[in-house]
Amino acid sequence: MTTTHCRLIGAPVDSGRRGRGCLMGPDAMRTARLAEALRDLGLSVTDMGNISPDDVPGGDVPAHIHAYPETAGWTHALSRVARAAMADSLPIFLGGDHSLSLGSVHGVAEHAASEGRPQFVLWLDAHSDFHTPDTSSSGNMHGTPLGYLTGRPGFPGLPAVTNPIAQKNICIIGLRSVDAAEKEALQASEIRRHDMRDIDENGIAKPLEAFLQEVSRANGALHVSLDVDFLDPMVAPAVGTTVPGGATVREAHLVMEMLHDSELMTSLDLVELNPALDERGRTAQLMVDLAASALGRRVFDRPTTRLL
Ligand code: HAR
Ligand code: MN
Ligand code: MN
Ligand code: MN
Repeated sequence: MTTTHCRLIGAPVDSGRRGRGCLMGPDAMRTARLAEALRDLGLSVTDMGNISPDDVPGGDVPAHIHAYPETAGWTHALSRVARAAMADSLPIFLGGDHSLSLGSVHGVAEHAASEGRPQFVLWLDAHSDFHTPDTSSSGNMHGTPLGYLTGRPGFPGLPAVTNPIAQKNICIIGLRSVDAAEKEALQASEIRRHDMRDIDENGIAKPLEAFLQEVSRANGALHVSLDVDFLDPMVAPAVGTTVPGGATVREAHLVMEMLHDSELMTSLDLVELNPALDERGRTAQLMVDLAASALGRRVFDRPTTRLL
């Protein structure tokens, strides 16, 4: 088997919401020894450092949208870097707020299309992030990536979405805060969605396994976007948008372990970490440990848990 080559791509995006601090996320994950943890698993790791946004004009969006030109600049830069990194690696995007995924997923989807493979997205989040600038009441672009990536209109000045992610190829797990306008649009969509009640009643493994089987059957590429607020704020306090009742440490690790067993994950975002809100670095450490699980860290090898 060939060694996986991981590229760590720091993207200190802080324009997708009004609060500040996510720009410190990449360095907090470096400080928590992300590269070393992955090398300990036998992976080859290149830390690309931090990238910068392009200088672009943005576009004509409603006046309450915060810092749109800057987010547009990040989206152009991230899409280009993501597409290039897919040629020879499994990129791990270190955020930065969740508007980072406007660009990371845009770029990986272009790469998948160039290979004739369908792109799938696993969105681990308390929120559905399915707004457009026109439906967002907060004006915060971190609430919009799934709207953009599925080809909803209203994102002028961002790269054209020539390869929209098919709704049925998206699975959101962890939902517990969805705005009315998003709820209506989600219910009219084919996006797979599992709220926390669903996880309480059925566990987290079954819906994930069903989704992974779809990815496998389609020979799809799988992007995983892990928002800190997927986790319960008791275990992951370093996020601006805490919502009680999130995933436990073990539920999150199980998702990551199953992803590794599936061998399907082709790219990963670690987003919304705000080190200014952390407690002695423990959220940064948890994000690093979850990434390590997704890339093969185990207590014991357990071949019978292979699901696919
Ligand atoms: N739906 C709310 C809004 O649009 C909250 C969005 C929060 N998004 C993130 N990422 N923190 O999930 O403002
Ligand atoms: Mn490829
Ligand atoms: Mn999010
Ligand atoms: Mn969220």
